[in-house]
Amino acid sequence: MDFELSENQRMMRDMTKDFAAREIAPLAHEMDVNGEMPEALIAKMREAGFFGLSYPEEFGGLGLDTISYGLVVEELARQSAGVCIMITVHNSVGYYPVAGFGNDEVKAKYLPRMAAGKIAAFCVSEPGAGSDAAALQSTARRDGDHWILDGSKVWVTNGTRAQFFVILARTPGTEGHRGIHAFLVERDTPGLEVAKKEDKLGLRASDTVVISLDGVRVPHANLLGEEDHGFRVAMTALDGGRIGVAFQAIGIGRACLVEALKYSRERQAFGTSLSNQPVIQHKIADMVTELDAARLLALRAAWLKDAGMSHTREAAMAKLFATEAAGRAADEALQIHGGYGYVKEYPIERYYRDVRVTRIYEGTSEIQRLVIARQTLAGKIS
Ligand code: COS
Repeated sequence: MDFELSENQRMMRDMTKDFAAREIAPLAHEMDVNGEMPEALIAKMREAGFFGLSYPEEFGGLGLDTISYGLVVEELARQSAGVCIMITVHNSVGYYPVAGFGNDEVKAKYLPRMAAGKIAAFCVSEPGAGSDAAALQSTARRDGDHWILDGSKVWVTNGTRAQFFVILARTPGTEGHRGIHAFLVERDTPGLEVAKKEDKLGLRASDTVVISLDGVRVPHANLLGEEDHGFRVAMTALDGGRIGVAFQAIGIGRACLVEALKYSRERQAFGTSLSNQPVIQHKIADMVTELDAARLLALRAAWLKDAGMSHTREAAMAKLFATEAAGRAADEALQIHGGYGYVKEYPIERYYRDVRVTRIYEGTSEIQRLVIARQTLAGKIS
């Protein structure tokens, strides 16, 4: 048992902390207000290697282990959860299906471009299929050496800029998780269009879109995994993705804690600073304890993934606990700020909005509980 980070893990964390403080923090408020991320920032992130975090070195990436990746995600989220989600989707659910299930041709063709910063997106959800992912209705019909995709995908992070889309669709007439296939689709493929950009409560720096698929022709070579195994591809990707969301939530929670500490030291009430008052100290104690517990769960899930061991349940536990703890941290930090937490002059207001979706995307808290309970009932007890 060793709680020390390796030198490389510390270096990645510190490098990201410096980069995020220098390049992201000064823009975070403006990106939130405008609902846009400047291309110049994306170019700097490309240059610094953030689009290659998970991608193997042989394909031009940094080949980070999941613990290093999680520490990087936490530091990005601390400054801008919107910038963070662009990077995490690209390096997790946009990446795992290609690296884990693509054939050699697909990996050689796409991974170097993705690692260099051509952005990836993940399309599973549909208007009628969110938590019940196996209810998706988009269709994939085989046509010789190609497949023809039709349908609609929602909640597609990175959709306006993505060059590559991992898309789940099913053979017409099939039901449930059987008959679902996963594909890698290039943006320029005729019939793939961005139908709408969402106007969101939080994560406003990041773009979330609806994608329409109208007779999109995809080469058979771009099938990820075997035919009919697409649901498994998506679930495996989400197991990894959920670890990233846990670290993202911890980063937002830590930002809330930092602001709460700062404000409680400065603000005077009843003849002393808020930080001298037990009622505030109790809130701070709960925030820091829960965020620490969340980080330990997330590190364990990351460690299991790196060891090539089953991490479905542990990733769900980390996501569930971290996102709920970060939500509570944002709520308490806002409470400590009083009315000042409710206005845009202080960053707490943004963190409070940003953190909310972490309990929804890549599987709601209810779905995480379902995964944890099913695995435990099936006999997995730690
Ligand atoms: N890894 C690999 N395979 C998995 C898996 C995992 N984590 N979870 C399930 N599977 C496999 C199962 O083994 C089963 O395959 P077999 O029948 O061949 O054994 C198949 O997938 C179906 O599993 P299950 O019966 O558990 O599927 P359900 O339809 O009950 O759905 C949940 C399971 C609810 C967990 C799934 O739909 C889910 O994760 N929903 C949330 C989706 C989500 O996160 N959406 C957000 C997308 S990002 S906006």
